[in-house]
Amino acid sequence: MLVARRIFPEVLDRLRQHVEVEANETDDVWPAAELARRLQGKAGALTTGSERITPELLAGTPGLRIVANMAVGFNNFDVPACTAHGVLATNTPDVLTDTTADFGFALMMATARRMAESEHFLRAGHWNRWSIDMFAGAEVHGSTLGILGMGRIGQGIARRGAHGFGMRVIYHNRTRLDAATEADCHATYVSKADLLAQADHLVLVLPYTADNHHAIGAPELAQMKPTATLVNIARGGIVDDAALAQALRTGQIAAAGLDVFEGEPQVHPDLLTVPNVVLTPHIASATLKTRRAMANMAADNLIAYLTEGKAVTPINPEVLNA
Ligand code: 8YV
Repeated sequence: MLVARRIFPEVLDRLRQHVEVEANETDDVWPAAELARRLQGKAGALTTGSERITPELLAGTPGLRIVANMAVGFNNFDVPACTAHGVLATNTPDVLTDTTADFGFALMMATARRMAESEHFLRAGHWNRWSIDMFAGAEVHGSTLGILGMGRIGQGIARRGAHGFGMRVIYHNRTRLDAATEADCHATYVSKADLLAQADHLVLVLPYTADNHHAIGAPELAQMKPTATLVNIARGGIVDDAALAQALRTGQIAAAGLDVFEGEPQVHPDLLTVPNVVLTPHIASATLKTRRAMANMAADNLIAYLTEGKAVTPINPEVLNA
């Protein structure tokens, strides 16, 4: 099997105890043609969000039986094509939920309270006196937290806001949660239009799909409060980054916190020059404990499938029964 990116040595060792492994031991992403070439004769692959499993790649890798993504999101996989080729796809749910919810909440707070902007000001030597409204930000406690995409991570953020900060939580999702989960999260289901209009802080935690492309673009930004903050910890492409930079520059919304970007690791140049945005390099799940758990879960799937035909967290379980 093939490990497409540097992972933890102990996880590589564990894989090697069960299957023959060729590994990329660097952080460099293999171009599509090289990935396809290295997958020749391989039955499995451990991927990250950077490697794309496309119909073209699958057509040229007939021996491939499993692709195990070291991520909960799997928009880098063409899942119907995997299923059509009899390739099992797996991801890493649950193990990163709370770590990622912690980060989403932290980014929301940093954005609302202007932590990055004020730190840059201080480091630049501009702080020479106190002033009454210097870096006055938006209230977090008691405000309205809006969540778009109410899966496990969205629910974790809702609980933090409702239970820890006394926030009013509203959400919009493809499907409404059951009453018990809504009650546990203290969350009220609203339309997307109401979510945009009412949220003081809007956090995006929805999966990227073709339908969700630019779910937040110029028309949606225009419906938000001028005092609102927007946080994207979901995927690049859900927000129209050019439109967001414009909305931040003109004060259509107050601030944004972004951990994911269209075309990352490239960042839209306009976002780099607006002050009221906190930018982080896709690190919401980045604690060593969680990244180890993610790598181990991807390895668990590979070992279970390649040695016993079983899987821990299949995305397309129909392949198991085919
Ligand atoms: C990963 C993520 O760090 O799990 C996801 O969906 O976005 C992150 O936790 C990234 O995708 C690398 O695989």
